Amino acid sequence: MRTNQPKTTYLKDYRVPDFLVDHVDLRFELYEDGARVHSTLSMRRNPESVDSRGALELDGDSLKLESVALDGDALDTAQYEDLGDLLVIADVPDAFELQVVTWIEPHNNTRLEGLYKSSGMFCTQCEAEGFRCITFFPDRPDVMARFRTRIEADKSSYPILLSNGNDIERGDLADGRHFVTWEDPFPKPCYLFALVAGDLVEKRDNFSTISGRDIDLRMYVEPRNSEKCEHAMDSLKRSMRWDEEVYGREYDLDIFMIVAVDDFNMGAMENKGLNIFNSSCVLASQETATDLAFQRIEAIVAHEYFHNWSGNRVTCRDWFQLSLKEGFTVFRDSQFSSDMGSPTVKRIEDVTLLRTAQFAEDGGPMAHPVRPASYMEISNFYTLTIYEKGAEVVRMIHTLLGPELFRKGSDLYFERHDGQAVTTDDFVKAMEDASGRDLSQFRLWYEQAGTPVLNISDRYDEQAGTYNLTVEQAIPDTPGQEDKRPQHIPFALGLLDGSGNDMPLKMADGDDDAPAERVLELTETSHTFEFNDVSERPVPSLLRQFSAPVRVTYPWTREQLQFLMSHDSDGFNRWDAGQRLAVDVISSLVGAPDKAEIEPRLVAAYRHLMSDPSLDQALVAKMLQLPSEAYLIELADSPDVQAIHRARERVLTHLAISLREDLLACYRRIDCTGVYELTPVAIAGRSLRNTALAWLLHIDDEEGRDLAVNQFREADNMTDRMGALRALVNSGFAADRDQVLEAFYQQFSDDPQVVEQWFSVQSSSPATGGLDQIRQLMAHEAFDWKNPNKVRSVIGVFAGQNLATFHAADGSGYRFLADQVSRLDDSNPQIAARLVTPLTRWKKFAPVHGDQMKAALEQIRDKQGLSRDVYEVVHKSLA
Ligand code: 0A1
Ligand code: ZN
Repeated sequence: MRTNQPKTTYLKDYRVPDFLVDHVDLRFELYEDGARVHSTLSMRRNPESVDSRGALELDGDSLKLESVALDGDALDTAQYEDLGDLLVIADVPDAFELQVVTWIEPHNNTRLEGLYKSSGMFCTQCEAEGFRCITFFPDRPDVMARFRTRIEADKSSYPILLSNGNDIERGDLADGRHFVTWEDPFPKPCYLFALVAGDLVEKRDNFSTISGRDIDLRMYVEPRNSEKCEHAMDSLKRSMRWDEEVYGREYDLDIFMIVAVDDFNMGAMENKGLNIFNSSCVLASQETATDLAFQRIEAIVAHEYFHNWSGNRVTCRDWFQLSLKEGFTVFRDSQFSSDMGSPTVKRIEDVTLLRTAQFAEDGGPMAHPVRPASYMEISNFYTLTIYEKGAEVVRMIHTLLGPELFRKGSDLYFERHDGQAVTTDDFVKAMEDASGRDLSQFRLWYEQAGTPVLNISDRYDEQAGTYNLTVEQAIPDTPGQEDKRPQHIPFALGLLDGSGNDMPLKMADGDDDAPAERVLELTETSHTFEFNDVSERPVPSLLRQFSAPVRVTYPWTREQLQFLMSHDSDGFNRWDAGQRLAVDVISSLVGAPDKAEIEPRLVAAYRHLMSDPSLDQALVAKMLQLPSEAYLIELADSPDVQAIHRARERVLTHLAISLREDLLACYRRIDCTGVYELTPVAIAGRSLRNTALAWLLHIDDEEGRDLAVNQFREADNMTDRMGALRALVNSGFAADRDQVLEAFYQQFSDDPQVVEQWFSVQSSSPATGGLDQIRQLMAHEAFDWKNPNKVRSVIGVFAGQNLATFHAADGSGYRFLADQVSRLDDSNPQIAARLVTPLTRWKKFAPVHGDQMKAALEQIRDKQGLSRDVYEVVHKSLA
């Protein structure tokens, strides 16, 4: 697996598979010191293959080959070639049965790809190329087969044996062992294969589908987690109903299973009928999970469930098409979350992630199109671009077509391609065919990387009563892509009059009944739109709902932003105006003298938000969050991280001092004594109170401290307990901080998901996340290099959120990260490659930082035996 020059795979080289697999019969013998996998493949040559006589080649990785037989005859070593990553059999007939026996070592599998052990249970992760770590197989998504799986294991240690589909047979074997056989009637690519064996408790529920079929719902968790399943189960049922109602998609098998495992590289996996989850993305109780965690779990459960159609029934032809399933499914899960809670808040959260992290990716060395043209290691392409930008692309199709035609398009897509492995182009074609719209230029969104910039200017002619808006689009160069063509961009806008009302948008198309909002379509480098009968100079509300993943520049005055903050009929743009105002204020203070005045409009605007309970509290809670340091850094050229940190802290201090009374009043006004509920209003209430607390403690307010200590002690839920803990950790009250951190750990030390939060709160804070303290956390009894969640919550959070410390002028943060990446690369290359991300942005920073970041990347590059995963990220970043 380890190589110094990994090869690059190109989309242009795609060829249909030479061989197809009709049926896979697997038998797993699971033991403590390894597993024997017997595989029987019913194969035939693909009539569409360009090579009709070629050798059979099967992928493999870290396998010990025990035997090979063709149509029942054992092959000797002269008849096949075991190259480690390939098993080659030169001479095979047109149709045949191949039997392969391999030996693998799940207990030594620290990469967590293929079959491995986590907390004593066996589990699998096969996407993207993990199945080849189990047995030799054509490991590519366009080879779809029917699977039958028999699992044999010790009955007392592994009473639960699971795989995809329906259990068709079970029984006892000699030596205290037993077996269960599973059959999945739906053909699937091997990346959707799953197996679980362990001592787990089963939680059951059921769901009656729209056509009246009864589905068994089962969750499997370790006994200590049996009280943390209810929220995921409820989320699952809501998802199943929603997919029927909104997309007309009914579940197809008789059983749907969810399993929670502690050691997992990603969030969760949509294996057919047997979704496997990272424990932190599925287990929740009021005592142990924050509101944010509850919402995240609902979204991820929905995401994995929705994949049953967008991903499993219709899958990807090759891994370049990954966004076919991921972009579409993220779009579907965000529609779902929007319907379950506050649509505006959900949109704000999605856009915040996109603008902070995806825009950064799109502007960095790993920038790639939604449909990449090449990769070295596919695991590196499970990116924000594939997922989040991919979802935005689907969202734009939805905006352009409208909900009815979009639904017609998705119906056609599912009907036309059910059981197939297809491309993003097939998706767009279905949307075109169903709607009659031409999306040829729109396809550039899949091909061109980089975030388009819209430069907007306007002109009001009082005499003529016309308002002209000029929009120019430019798409920056990205690695390997220059001189891009203009893209097709849906651009939603409104115009506000002096009282803050939407003006009718009358254009030359002679609309008598002029709408208050329009979606303009940009297709050229420059467009000028003229609005008529405009009685006064309007304030434009641009890119409403963030109708496209682009950057907008327009010379708003602070006065206009404050006006939009309180009047825009579009909630998203109200929030966005607040963000822009705060960004403008903070940016103007970066590097400014300490006595520089802080914009009084900001204080006035925040006071208004805090003191008017008639406003939408969910939106207010979001509006009171200052733009993050990461976002401010993303927006700046050659950012000075320390100066940005200081400017932001200064604004926070100023706001907290000026608004002290309002904060206390806001804290007291919100009643959180009732039953814990997960409604948007209740969530907003807790969020507002915790923001008030955080601000008060930011200025070391004594009264705030008492409130926080009291809240910490009395809290009946994790949101409030964590809110108080975080506020105290970030305050100057060192003794209280140490006390609550200790008390928190004592109370929850046996709950890994809570301990992860405890790690994160410390590693994200400059007060408790100095490098020495981070090293102490890594030496803590609860830290575990083999558990990705622990690594992320300490090292990942430090480098991604504790930015002033990570970017220390002496480069110590960078060297620290390089050391940890190098160490982790030996055991878990996927996670190691993800940890490198903060260093990849070195070119964005001034040389005092950039050079040291580059040196840290070089340090990683020079490590012996670098994995393909880390190799790709490091070499592309240094190119
Ligand atoms: N397909 C899963 C997430 C996932 C992504 C990458 C993996 O390995 C490289 C594994 C799982 C999802 O979208 O939920
Ligand atoms: Zn997904």
